Amino acid sequence: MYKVYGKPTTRAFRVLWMLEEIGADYELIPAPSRSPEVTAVNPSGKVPVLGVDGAFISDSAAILTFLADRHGALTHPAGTIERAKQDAVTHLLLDELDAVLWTAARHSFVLPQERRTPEVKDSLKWEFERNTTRLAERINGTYLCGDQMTIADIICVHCLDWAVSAKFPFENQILADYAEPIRARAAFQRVKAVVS
Ligand SMILES: N[C@@H](CCC(=O)N[C@@H](CS)C(=O)NCC(=O)O)C(=O)O
Repeated sequence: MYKVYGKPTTRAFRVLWMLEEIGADYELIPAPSRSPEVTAVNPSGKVPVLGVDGAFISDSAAILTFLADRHGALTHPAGTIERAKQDAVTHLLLDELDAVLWTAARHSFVLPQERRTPEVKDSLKWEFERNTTRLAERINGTYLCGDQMTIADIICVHCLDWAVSAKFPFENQILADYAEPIRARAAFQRVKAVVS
């Protein structure tokens, strides 16, 4: 039984989606970031955190990689060229989509008011549009990394949805067509039902 710390509206969504994909049992502890429940298991107070066998793993990408390797699902095997490419795409998504969205969030509501620079958001929106256009150019199939869905697709589609809720410009037909069948997956829909 896994424990997932974090509200489903945060990056904990990715972990819940993964757990639904692999059909693992889990308990959701929807504690807010920096709450005592979270700082007890992750000193930074950030979510998600995965509780497993008495240990606690932080960072959504690390958690997805762990679950993928452990359950042999949604990943190419470690040590293969396909896996190296999958890891590279995963890091690219974290650099070019996640980090841009997170910087905007920090300057909107995360940082102390006096440390926010809301004007940076215009530049971040431009950057996001450029990065998604570039990402679309590398899509030539159903998934980002070969003919099977991987954790990179979970992170990508989560970021695309995050962009919509953050009111980032995202009008790219290739990415819309790519994301649609992935969003239709039963595992995604089950988590979505919890969020809405
Ligand atoms: N790279 C980390 C980022 C974790 C993170 O920043 N989580 C946010 C919620 S989505 C949070 O807990 N923020 C609280 C804070 O920054 O103090 C991941 O992917 O899990």
